[in-house]
Amino acid sequence: MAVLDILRYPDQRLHTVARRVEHVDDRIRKLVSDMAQTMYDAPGVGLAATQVNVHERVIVIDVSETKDRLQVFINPEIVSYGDERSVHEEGCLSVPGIYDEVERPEQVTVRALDEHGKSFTLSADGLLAVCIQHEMDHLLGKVFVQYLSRLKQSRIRSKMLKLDRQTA
Ligand code: GNR
Ligand code: NI
Repeated sequence: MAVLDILRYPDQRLHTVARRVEHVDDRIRKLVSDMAQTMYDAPGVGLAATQVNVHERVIVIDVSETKDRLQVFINPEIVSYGDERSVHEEGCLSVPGIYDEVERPEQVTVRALDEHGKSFTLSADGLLAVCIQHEMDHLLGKVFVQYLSRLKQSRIRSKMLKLDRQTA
């Protein structure tokens, strides 16, 4: 297991579109294990492979209080969205220190493969639904700040670049 480096906004590599996983093999299981360790170490409630510069459709999520309920989504696809929308405050390990409100469908049904290559379907609401959508956006090269106004995006970009200069 290894803690991987997380790409930081505005790194252009965060805008790469991830490919499907063809075979759920030991290479993918090692990636899942390293991503889980990286997520728990951060700490965060989710991580998309895009954030560790691996452009394949792999997500890990753990929204449990006890941090012992790892959920793995390989090649996730949204089957359906609920009709209701809700606003949640979001944050992102790739945009540290920035939190803002994003409106999304409150409920989603997702189909994916687990780490053994077995297909499953899951309906989610609340934080899990937010997290699934936030991570699936990463796989499409989208970061949550792209839902905010252009003025906010530009301020966040400057703040992140300044932070990078201070820690370089
Ligand atoms: O740790 C995280 N918390 C979070 C809070 C509200 C909405 C989404 C998230 S995901 C984030 C981890 C992360 O950046 N995943 O891509
Ligand atoms: Ni994120």
